[in-house]
Amino acid sequence: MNKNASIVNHNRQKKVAVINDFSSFGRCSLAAALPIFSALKVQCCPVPTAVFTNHTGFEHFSWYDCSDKLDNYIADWKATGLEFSAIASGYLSSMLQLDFVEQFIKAFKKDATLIVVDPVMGDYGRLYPTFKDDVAKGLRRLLSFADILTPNLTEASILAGRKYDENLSDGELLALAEQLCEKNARGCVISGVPRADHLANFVFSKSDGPSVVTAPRIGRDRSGTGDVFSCVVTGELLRGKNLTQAVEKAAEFVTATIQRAVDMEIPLTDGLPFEETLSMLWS
Ligand code: PXL
Repeated sequence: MNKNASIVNHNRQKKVAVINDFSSFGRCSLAAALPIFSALKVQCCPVPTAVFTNHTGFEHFSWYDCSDKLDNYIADWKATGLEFSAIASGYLSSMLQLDFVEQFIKAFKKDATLIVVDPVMGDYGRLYPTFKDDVAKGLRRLLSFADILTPNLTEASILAGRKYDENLSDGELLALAEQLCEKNARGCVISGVPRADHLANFVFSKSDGPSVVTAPRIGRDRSGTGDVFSCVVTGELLRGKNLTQAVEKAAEFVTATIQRAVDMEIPLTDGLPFEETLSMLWS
């Protein structure tokens, strides 16, 4: 018997390789991806780019950079015969990590592999504290590889080289999304765009055109929300939903989980209490 058979021929359950950091506290990046994909019945195979004590939204944090160890994932997983239905990238903090994402995609992408790039960089028009300008600019290279992009408005503006403006009309958001999709992507979701009394998730798909999925604005923004959102969108796409349907599910899940966070008086830094709501993703 082929001793690798159970790994190689596991066609019934989809696998997603998630290239992101592991923040041990704060319920973001891989610590969010693992439970979210599991609840969506997709096997999450984490590739940790760095290990943080907690995310950088806290006053105190430190991290171990895994950049120079990442090549082992390509070598060992190729030798093992692993294949992925999707590859998703998130927080990347060095040029080496960016190069690695490109190499990983080149090594594992097949015709049907879905490539989702969440260009995690910042919020409110500003980069996260550890984020360097060269990496922010370098992230533009991934536009040539992505099928689907899930930036927030800050990230979309930086990628497009445009000024951050919270008051963009739907027409201006469409132009921004189209610009981001010029290189390769089939679709883009600009998430959490603030509107007078709600948030808009602006969806653009080359096949279906634009749509807007709205969500109520509940309290102030919470760390990790974008990571959870991007994972649900990816998992729902793998389940055969179209981009608008996937965003509707993600918005519904995030809204319910934020409401739970408010009810439970969870601090804004501590991420979304998805332990309470994961069952919403089972069906
Ligand atoms: O949630 C995005 C994110 C991911 N990883 C790290 C972060 C942040 C946002 O602050 O600091 C390490």
